[in-house]
Amino acid sequence: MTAHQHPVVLITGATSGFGLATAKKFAEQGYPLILTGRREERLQALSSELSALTDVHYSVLDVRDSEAVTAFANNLPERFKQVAILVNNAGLALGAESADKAKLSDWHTMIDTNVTGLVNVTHSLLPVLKAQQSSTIINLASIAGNWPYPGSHVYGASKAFVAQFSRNLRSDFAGTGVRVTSLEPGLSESEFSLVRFNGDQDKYDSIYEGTNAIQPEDIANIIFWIAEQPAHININSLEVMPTSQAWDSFKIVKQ
Ligand code: NDP
Ligand code: 8X3
Repeated sequence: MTAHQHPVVLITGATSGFGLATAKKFAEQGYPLILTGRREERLQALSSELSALTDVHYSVLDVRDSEAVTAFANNLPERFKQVAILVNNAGLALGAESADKAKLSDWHTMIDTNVTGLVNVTHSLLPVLKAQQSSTIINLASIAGNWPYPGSHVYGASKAFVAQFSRNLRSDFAGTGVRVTSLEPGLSESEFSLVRFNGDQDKYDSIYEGTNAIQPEDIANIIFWIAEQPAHININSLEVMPTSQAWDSFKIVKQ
């Protein structure tokens, strides 16, 4: 099935959570999709499911590998070359212990994925995004980039990078067709917390129990809404929490 009237959407991390739900949302509306992630079986299954709705191309891609990202961007099939919506979603948190108990290798993995990976993908796609009459970059930042909390250390800092990088791109592209959004969700139910807590299902259950957390479909709807804004509107940043989540008082440690 073809959907020539819609711009091409590239989603990183489409094998799970927000990325997967976003792929389904855009597919239902007939947008041609490029789906990436590291888990090939999931990409294959999702692509064959969504091919009933739209044109789909998938590519196994680790965003940390800058050479692979460049090769991927330079070798997109003709039908998918004109990427106009980039959803920079691939990312992860590892651990939530205090900084002194964190593994340095986990810190490196978060920086390599959330910062370097996002930068790799963005840089490789900028020429084609700039060549479009109108294009949109939606970067998955987080409330963790806006607000500190114990155990957030490098994860939150990596998301603060994403938010500031988004604003800086906005500055470079003001008045051009390139729009940039930093999307900053709070507590959201996905494999994110299984990854963060090394597959600990009990921990996962206890985090989300009774919270009515944001669901991946909620984020997919918001991403779609951002992309569908008229070309003269740029959603700079959007922080979203479930209604069960809010700020609390500052910690004061008495001696
Ligand atoms: P999931 O764990 O469900 O999905 C993460 C996705 O990222 C997977 O598809 C995974 O695919 C992909 N990914 C991870 N590492 C890499 C890599 N090196 N190269 C390519 N793809 C990679 O989490 P969410 O959907 O919840 O998270 C999506 C984004 O939203 C992340 O950036 C996260 O930080 C952010 N976020 C999440 C929140 C939450 O509470 N869930 C809240 C705020 C922001 P694969 O393993 O197949 O490579
Ligand atoms: C994920 C949100 O609050 O778990 O980015 O860090 S939080």
